[in-house]
Amino acid sequence: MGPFPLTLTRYIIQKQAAYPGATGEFSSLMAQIGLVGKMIAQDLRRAGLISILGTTGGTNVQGESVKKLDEIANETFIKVFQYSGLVCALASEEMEKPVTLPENWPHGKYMLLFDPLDGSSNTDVNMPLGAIFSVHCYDGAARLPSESELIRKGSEQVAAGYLMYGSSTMLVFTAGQGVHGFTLDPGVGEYLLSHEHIRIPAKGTVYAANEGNYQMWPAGTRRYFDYLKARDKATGRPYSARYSGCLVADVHRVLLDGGIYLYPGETEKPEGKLRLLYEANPLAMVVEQAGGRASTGTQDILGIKPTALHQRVPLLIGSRDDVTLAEEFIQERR
Ligand code: AFP
Repeated sequence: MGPFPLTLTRYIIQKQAAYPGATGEFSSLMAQIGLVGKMIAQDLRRAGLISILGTTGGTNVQGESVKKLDEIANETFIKVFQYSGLVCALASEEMEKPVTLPENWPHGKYMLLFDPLDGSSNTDVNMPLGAIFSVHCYDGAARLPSESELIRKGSEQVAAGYLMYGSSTMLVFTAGQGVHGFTLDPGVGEYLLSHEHIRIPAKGTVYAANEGNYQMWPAGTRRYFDYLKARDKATGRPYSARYSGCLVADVHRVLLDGGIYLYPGETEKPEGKLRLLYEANPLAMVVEQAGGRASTGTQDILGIKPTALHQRVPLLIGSRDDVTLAEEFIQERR
């Protein structure tokens, strides 16, 4: 018999033993996120049957309304964390206002911000999807957190990560000591350590962006894309374009193989599309922990002082040298 595979729970418990005063709450939190992943992966496996069973957002053969998968994913997160004793507030892309969980009070010390189903338009075409999560600690002893207390800098996150629903279901996270990836073994229903201490190459040869927006970008951004496509053997150009329409999947590829993902600001929409608190911040923490960088083009993502829960931000994320070079073009320094 070969070595016993390391499960998610066992891995975190082993690591936590190194920290005096650790209570086991973090391993429970990650186990619950893993459970969300198993439940949503199961729903997604049946998504291709929806044309038989009823369109999401429409009605099924019994005349019942079928909920959209983003709503189902959002509800799954909420249900899993209700009465968990772990989380006192939740905020998500699908909810205008945060939800507090008084049933977990005063023990739930974490606040969880998430995008429950990233790349949802991929559902209908059997392409990868994901979920992104950001974890903060709440230390207000006397009461549940208010909305403004959830709006924190990315550098204050205590953990972050994503679930990816691709050919396998994966959970990738960091708690500030490197980035680790676990792959769900569907046979036993456990996440097994498959990628310990992921390190992103300092430079890659792949870029991911919706280049259909090219005409909407400022001149510096357009020149950067022209640069990526020019031929130059020494710098590995032209880069290969790989874009799935799912941020998690595109960043996952870049995390493992190197390169850059960009959703830049547009001339008439300088704030870009992606959300700071539950998309850019958690992915920035993961990528920085793996040795990469995340920037708006002019500022590090993790240093931004946010002002609103659903704030948008331009995003350049990936290999350190690629992000730094993209910044030089965007800032018209090159
Ligand atoms: P949804 O989660 O609303 O489907 O948006 C997907 C996404 O936020 C991100 O996953 C993609 O990288 C990006 O938007 C795709 O946007 P474009 O369709 O404009 O390329």
